[in-house]
Amino acid sequence: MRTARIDRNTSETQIAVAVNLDGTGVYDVSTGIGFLDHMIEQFARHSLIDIECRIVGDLHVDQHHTVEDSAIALGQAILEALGNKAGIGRYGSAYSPMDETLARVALDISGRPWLVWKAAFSQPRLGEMDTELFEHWFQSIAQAAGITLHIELLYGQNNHHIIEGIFKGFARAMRTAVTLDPRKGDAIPSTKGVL
Ligand SMILES: [Mn+2]
Repeated sequence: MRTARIDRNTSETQIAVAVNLDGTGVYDVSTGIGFLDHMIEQFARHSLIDIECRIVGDLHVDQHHTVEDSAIALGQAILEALGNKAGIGRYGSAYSPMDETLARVALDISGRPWLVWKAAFSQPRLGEMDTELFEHWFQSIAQAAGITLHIELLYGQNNHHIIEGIFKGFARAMRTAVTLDPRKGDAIPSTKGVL
């Protein structure tokens, strides 16, 4: 079973995260930030990764620790569930339209964390969530899961569409990258023999 569970308690956040890479996109998300819940739910639904993500964070300080730690824990859980990465697609990409917006996400589960982020928002907040934290969320999950992640907003106006298009594109790219390819069998998808 490609599953993992991360329980992480610090003075800033108490987190319980669980993933099933071979799920159907079922989710149970509660971070205390409604808009972040909405995005993680989109990620689960469109990646088909089952995700449980429960956080009690220090939101009386600000949203930074909660947003960051949700991405770190989710990334750690995905990395652990991937095991030695035998047989995975490894690469994934998606063009992600949402009404007037088009985003592109391309990624490699490479073990070499990197984020290229070319997107910006015209609003400081969506719901109660600070839009500057979205880049940090992707930076944190790329770092924790060892993903080379390129995200670009090609065009778009509506801030909700922009970030939702990006999350859904990330989800579909991850679906391709984590899915087992039966033609690969137990082979590690690298000529180096390790990922
Ligand atoms: Mn929405």
